[in-house]
Order: sequence, then C-alpha cells, then structure tokens
Amino acid sequence: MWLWHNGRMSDLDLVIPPQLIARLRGARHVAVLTGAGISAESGIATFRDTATGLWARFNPEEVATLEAFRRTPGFVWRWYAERRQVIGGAEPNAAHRALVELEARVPAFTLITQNIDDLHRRAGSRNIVELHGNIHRARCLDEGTRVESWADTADPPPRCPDCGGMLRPDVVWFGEMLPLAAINAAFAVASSCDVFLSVGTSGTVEPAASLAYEALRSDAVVVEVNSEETPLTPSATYVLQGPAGEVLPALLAAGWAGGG
Ligand code: BV8
Repeated sequence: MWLWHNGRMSDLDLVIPPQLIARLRGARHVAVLTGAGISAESGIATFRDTATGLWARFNPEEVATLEAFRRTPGFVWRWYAERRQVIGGAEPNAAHRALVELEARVPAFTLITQNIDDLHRRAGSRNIVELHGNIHRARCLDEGTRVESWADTADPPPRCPDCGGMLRPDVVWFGEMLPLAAINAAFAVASSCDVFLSVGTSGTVEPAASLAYEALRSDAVVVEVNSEETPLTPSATYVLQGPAGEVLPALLAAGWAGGG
C-alpha cells in the first residue's frame, strides 16, 4: 500500500500520517462515497477494468439506458439477471466491514454509494444513500410500482403485478435523473462533512463524481482510497493507494488501535 500526501509517496506500512488519523478521530461527520472498486475484492467485476469490466463486453449505451430497454427489454433484463446472480453469490469483503466499524466509531456517518449490489447493507452499514438504485428491486415501467420479488418468466422481463406492464430494474440508467432525495442528501452531506472518503471509484460518472469536489470546496479533508490514480488523485488531501480491502482496515487499525 502506498500513501500519497502532497505529492510525496511513502510505504503505508510505515506510517499513516498522524494528522490524518487525528482528523478522522476528531471528525464530527464522516462521509464516504463508494464505487465498483469496493466490491472488486468480493469478486464483482468493475465497470472499467479492461480485462473483466462490464464495459469491456458491453458499451453502457447498449445496455444501461432506457432506450436500450425499450428496444431490447429481454436482453437488458437478462444482463441484469446475470449480474444479480453474480452478486447473489458474492459476500461483503473487509472493506465493506471496515466501513461498518467506522460508522460505529464516529458521531455522524453517511455512506453514499454508486453501487447497486446491496453489499453495504448486507455488511451491516446503516446510513446508506443509494445514488443509482438497487439491483434487487424492480419497478413497473408504466406506473412505477416497486417490487422486491417477482416470478421469473421464460420470456423476460416479468410483468407488474398491478397493471401487467413490463418490470425494469430499479436502477438509474444513463440519461436518467438520480432520485432527487438521494442526490440532494449526497450534496448536502458532501458540503457539511469534515472528512470525505472516496473509495473504489474512477470518478467518471456524473453527478456522483462532483461530490468529492463539493467536499473540497467545503474545506473537508478528502481521502482517496483506490488501487490506481484517478482524476481526483491530484486534488485529494490524502491518497491511500492500494486495495480497499487492505487500506480501510489499516486506516481503522491506525485510528482506533486497541479498540480505543
Ligand atoms: C444524468 C447504475 C442527467 C446502473 C450507473 C451523454 C449522454 C447521456 C448522459 C451523459 C452524457 N455525457 C455525460 C452524461 C452524464 C452521465 C455520465 O456521467 N456519463 C459518463 C459515462 C460520462 N450521467 C448520467 O447519465 C446520470 N444521469 O446525468 O442525468 C439528466 C438531467 C436532466 C434530465 C434527465 C437526465 C446517471 C448516471 C448513472 C448511471 N448508472 N449505475 C448499473 O449499474 O447498471 S453508473 C455506473 O457506472 C456505476 O453506478 C458508477 O457510477 C459508474 C462506474 O463507476 P465506478 O463505480 O467508479 O466504477 P469503475 O469501474 O469506473 O471504477 C472502479 C474504480 O475502482 C477504479 O478507479 C479502480 O481503480 C478502482 N478499484 C478497482 N479495484 C479496487 C479499486 N479500488 C480499491 N480497491 C480495489 N480492490
């Protein structure tokens, strides 16, 4: 693991800057934004890993859009059904669990996720803002009725139990508005927190990608946890470069060694 601080890189095994730990321990309100990278160590492909990423095989406009669903509802439904199956077989990893522990140790904590895999809730996180919906929910394309279960059909998508219309995944597609309550909450938290962690996100999809800059503008300490550099790296207050499943437990251990 490597630490980037003011452009200097050092081996994280040696030190996590005491001033970062002090800010974390003294934080009133910690906000965390997560992306697909936090679920990578649970075996779930990220969007942009070229070898295995979901983008590698499908262009997002081909699948994650309302137009694609209207054009080929069965294909889009099956793409989500395949992802739901992979996610169903995955478990939260050490990074998800470290955020559950962090939530218990700070006065106020908000977890903002771009992920639709529900692993934060399964890990035990409580104050979660789902920016892009949840793959385990569906909703009626015509009247918006939300359902948590449905009878699978040989000719997907399944139908709305109320009106018989097509069910669609209850996720935010490209070109769709985010849930207003979620995006308003996320920006309110980004502008009022004193520590903002950006974990496992390439920061390329808007409006989620703007949250870290909102936190910087509001004088929060912004910490990036990512296995690679991203557009945020030069602007973050601290960059802890490494797998989230190692970095986040190390951050917790350094901040609350001995459970203090
Ligand atoms: C909106 C849910 C406006 C679905 C997702 C042209 C046409 C249309 C829209 C646009 C356009 N140009 C720009 C836009 C806006 C668009 C956008 O941002 N496009 C991008 C591609 C440029 N945004 C939208 O469309 C949004 N809506 O703008 O509406 C509007 C206004 C008025 C009226 C109507 C509409 C909606 C965006 C939401 C799309 N839905 N997900 C689904 O999942 O199928 S987006 C999806 O992709 C994710 O949710 C996430 O947000 C994004 C992927 O990003 P990441 O999570 O960061 O994942 P990625 O693979 O990129 O990166 C992984 C990172 O982890 C990497 O940095 C890697 O290094 C790191 N990593 C890997 N392993 C580890 C690790 N880090 C730590 N540890 C590890 N082990």
